[in-house]
Amino acid sequence: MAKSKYEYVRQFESATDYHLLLDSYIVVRVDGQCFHRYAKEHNFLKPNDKRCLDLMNRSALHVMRSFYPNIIMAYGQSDEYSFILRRMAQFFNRRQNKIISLITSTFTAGFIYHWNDYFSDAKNTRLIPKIAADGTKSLSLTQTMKYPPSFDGRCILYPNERTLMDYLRWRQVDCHINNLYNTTFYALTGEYTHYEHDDKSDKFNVSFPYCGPKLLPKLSTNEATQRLSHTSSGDKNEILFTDYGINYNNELQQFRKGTIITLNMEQIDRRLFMDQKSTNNFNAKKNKKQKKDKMCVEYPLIQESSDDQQQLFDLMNVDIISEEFWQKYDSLLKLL
Ligand SMILES: Nc1nc2c(ncn2[C@@H]2O[C@H](COP(=O)(O)OP(=O)(O)OP(=O)(O)O)[C@@H](O)[C@H]2O)c(=O)[nH]1
Ligand SMILES: [Mg+2]
Repeated sequence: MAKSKYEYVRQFESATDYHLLLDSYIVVRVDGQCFHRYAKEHNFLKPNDKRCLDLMNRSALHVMRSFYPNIIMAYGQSDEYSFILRRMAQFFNRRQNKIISLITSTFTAGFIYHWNDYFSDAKNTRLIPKIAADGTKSLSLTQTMKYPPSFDGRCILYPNERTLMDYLRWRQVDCHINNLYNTTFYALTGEYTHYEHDDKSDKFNVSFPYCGPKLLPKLSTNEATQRLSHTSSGDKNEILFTDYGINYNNELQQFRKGTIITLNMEQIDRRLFMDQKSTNNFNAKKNKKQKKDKMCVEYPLIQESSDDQQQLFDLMNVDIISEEFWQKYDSLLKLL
């Protein structure tokens, strides 16, 4: 095809087509834009709306399945999700623009596409609104989407396991600090929502508004802010327990710890084995042809049916700050 005289402008693209450093962990974090307003407009429960947090998890799974096997770990809390790309991933040739824009738009599309699965009484049967004393449901969980959300995306490079692990720890500490503050704040203002897991049915009873045993007067936003200024985490635990009968440690782990998604153990072992094989093959080929130019192992992309993909990932609400998790998931780190 003949080139037009305007073809030369394509060269300008290369000036901003950054390729991310090889042999380093790429983290892409998406974050809801102006989500405090989005939460308000959509009547999100406070401090945590499980419908939204579950939808965030679903959107993250959509990203991980779409770009499998490049992303095998992610961590999410509140309106953000961090995706960890494998150190050697040759995902879109490590082009920054492609990586950030694709992950962010795929996440956003997933959030919109799956909204009704979570924000509808008929479809989301795992959440059971509390039945009020007069026998009527106090809360409907159906909420239509009023306007589409936006998420921003950024990428960060971490040079080694230690900095990557500390990044994830940082996000989980952030989750803990904000969640303890928000839980106490909304208890004081009388807007706190209580969730109780029923082990038998594996469903969640949702109580809103939740009244403590003392029926204390509701504080205004300003009064609650004042009340919480200069309080330690011990003070907040104490307020929750003594004044509102809420044991913070009994709050859902999902709210206190956020959600970690990893490739499941069986798949990790399988891929470690496959990667070893492909590395050996690659080295054999390299030695044969005396090629010195290729820096990265290319992971073979297995075509798996969507049914298989359902089984690929585990969702966990566990502590990732202590060493225990990382020792248990040592093989995941190897695969990363
Ligand atoms: N009620 C409610 N609000 C939530 C929930 N999850 C996230 N949010 C809101 O989302 C906000 C996320 O914080 P930020 O990302 O710092 O705030 P933002 O408004 O999104 O601002 P930018 O990210 O800077 O655009 C929280 O402050 C809450 O207002 C939820 O489950 N329930
Ligand atoms: Mg935000």
